[in-house]
Amino acid sequence: MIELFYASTPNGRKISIMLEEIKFDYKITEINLSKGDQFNLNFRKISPLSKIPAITDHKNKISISQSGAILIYLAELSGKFYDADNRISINQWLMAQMGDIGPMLGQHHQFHHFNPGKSKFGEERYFNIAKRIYKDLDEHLSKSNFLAGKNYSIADISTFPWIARHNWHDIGLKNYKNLSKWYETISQRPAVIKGYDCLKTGEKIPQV
Ligand SMILES: N[C@@H](CCC(=O)N[C@@H](CS)C(=O)NCC(=O)O)C(=O)O
Repeated sequence: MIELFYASTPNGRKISIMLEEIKFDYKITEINLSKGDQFNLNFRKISPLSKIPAITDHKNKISISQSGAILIYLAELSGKFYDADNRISINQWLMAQMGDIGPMLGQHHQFHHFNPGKSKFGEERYFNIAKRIYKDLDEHLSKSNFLAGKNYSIADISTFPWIARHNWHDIGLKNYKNLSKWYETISQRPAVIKGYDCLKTGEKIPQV
């Protein structure tokens, strides 16, 4: 049994989608970020930077934070979505998500979606960076079906929930043909649909 410490954000959804994809038994412990649950001392023992997602694998008696580390752990445990002969490429795209795509789109959310009008510089900077991410991903996906080649991997699982915020981005996902196709393909996977709404609130994956 895996316990997932979760909130319905792109980082949280990476792990609920992965757990659905690998069909592991899991339970969710919600962390209410606006109420500050992430700063509880017990949670900080699991997640030293006070961030979701985190997991406890009760069978193996191990706790892990940081979505990339969790995805790798679950991929190795299940033997899925982390092909041994393609790990260099999967790692590259997984790290691109962790270090660039997620943090930059996250800043774009802050300036453009949550706090418009507060900083012209911040809004412009992260809008431009977000557009560049769309363009670069679109270009890359013109050459392969998935981020790390022909197979769906943890690199796709980690990136998908960020692109699923495309309505907040105001960039026009439909204008990026290859990225849209990739997004639509992944959004139709039953495990992705289930993992996206793991709290069963009825929230649907935004369409292109
Ligand atoms: N690098 C972390 C980022 C996780 C992250 O930023 N989590 C956010 C929610 S999406 C969070 O817990 N924020 C609460 C806080 O910083 O107080 C990962 O990949 O897991």
